[in-house]
Amino acid sequence: METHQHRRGKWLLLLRTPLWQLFLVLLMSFSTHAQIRYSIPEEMKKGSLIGNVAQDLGLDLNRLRSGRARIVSGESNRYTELKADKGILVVNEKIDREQLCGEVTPCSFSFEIILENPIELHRVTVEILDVNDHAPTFKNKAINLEISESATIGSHFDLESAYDPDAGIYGLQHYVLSPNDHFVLKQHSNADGVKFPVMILQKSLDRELNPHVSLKLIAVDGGAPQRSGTVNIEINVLDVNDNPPKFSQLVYKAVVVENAPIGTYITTVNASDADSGSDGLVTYSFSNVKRNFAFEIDSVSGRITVVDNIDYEKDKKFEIRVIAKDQGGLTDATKVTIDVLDANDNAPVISVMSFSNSVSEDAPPGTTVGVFNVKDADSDRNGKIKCSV
Ligand SMILES: [Ca+2]
Ligand SMILES: [Ca+2]
Ligand SMILES: [Ca+2]
Ligand SMILES: [Ca+2]
Repeated sequence: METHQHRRGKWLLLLRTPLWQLFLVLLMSFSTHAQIRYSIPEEMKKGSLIGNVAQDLGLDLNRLRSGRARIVSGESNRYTELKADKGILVVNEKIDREQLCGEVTPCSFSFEIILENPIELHRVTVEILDVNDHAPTFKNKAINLEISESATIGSHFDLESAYDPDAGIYGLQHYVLSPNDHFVLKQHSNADGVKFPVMILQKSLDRELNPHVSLKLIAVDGGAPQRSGTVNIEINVLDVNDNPPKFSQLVYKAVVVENAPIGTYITTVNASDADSGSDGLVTYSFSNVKRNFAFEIDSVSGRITVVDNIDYEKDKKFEIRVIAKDQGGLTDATKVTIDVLDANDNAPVISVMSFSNSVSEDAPPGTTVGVFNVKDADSDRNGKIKCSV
């Protein structure tokens, strides 16, 4: 179109010069007019035959020579050369259809062949047929996407379109997505015919299972053989807090000797969380404890230690509920049971319950003279009492 306007502009310019006006008037009056049309594929080498002009115009080689046959006019006459000695038209410069016509089809250019004595003017139109000499290409090497693992089924992701400068069937036809579990591809077309791909989520992403998904988007044209271009799609799956912490054991069991010194190690609880960052960062705490509780838990490591005196005689067993919590607020709970072992920390205590002040001399053996109560706060072996006089 641009070429055409440009050429017309030039003609108008020429027409304003009186000499050319005269020349054209003369041409109109005396010339015989013929029109010939050739079709050749683009990208032919210099010297390739376009057509036998002499034959097609019904002129012999002598007439071409005597008439000093040559090409006149036309922006595109640099593309062709008239071999007057052979009566043929050949390619003078390789013709790139895409450069010459872009998206305009059909693609052609015209010029005139002039002969003198008498003057003859013949119009030649050369149509340039498309060759599938371009593959569809993507502008970028990779398409980087960040998609949350919570993205809902049916979510759309618009992708970059590819470009193939060839015309018609040799241009971009459709897109293909490499086989995968999560996405299907849909193709949309703009009013101007540009096709662009849209990826649709059909199965949920799971960052914990696949934090990264790599796909390939392929654009193909309709040539035979088909040409194609590929771009990598790199999907970074963004985390959401969809996993609560999970303790490694339902119950943790430990044993402690009473009067164990402060700082004595009891056990370590552990909960894992599959999420990343703060969503997977777990802290520990006791769920409900009395004041002056004998144990303490490290909120980061889950290590439980003794922080106060333990008296078997007061508590023989502790049952603690431990909570693990991620920074998103999801929790798990476990139980820690601590059996207290008795230590022999109590001496027996003797108390006199009743005692006879006097015993008669004829009292038989076996007569009770006093009742004592002996107590030991310890248990089992430590609480076993042996009395002797
Ligand atoms: Ca082409
Ligand atoms: Ca193509
Ligand atoms: Ca979590
Ligand atoms: Ca997650």
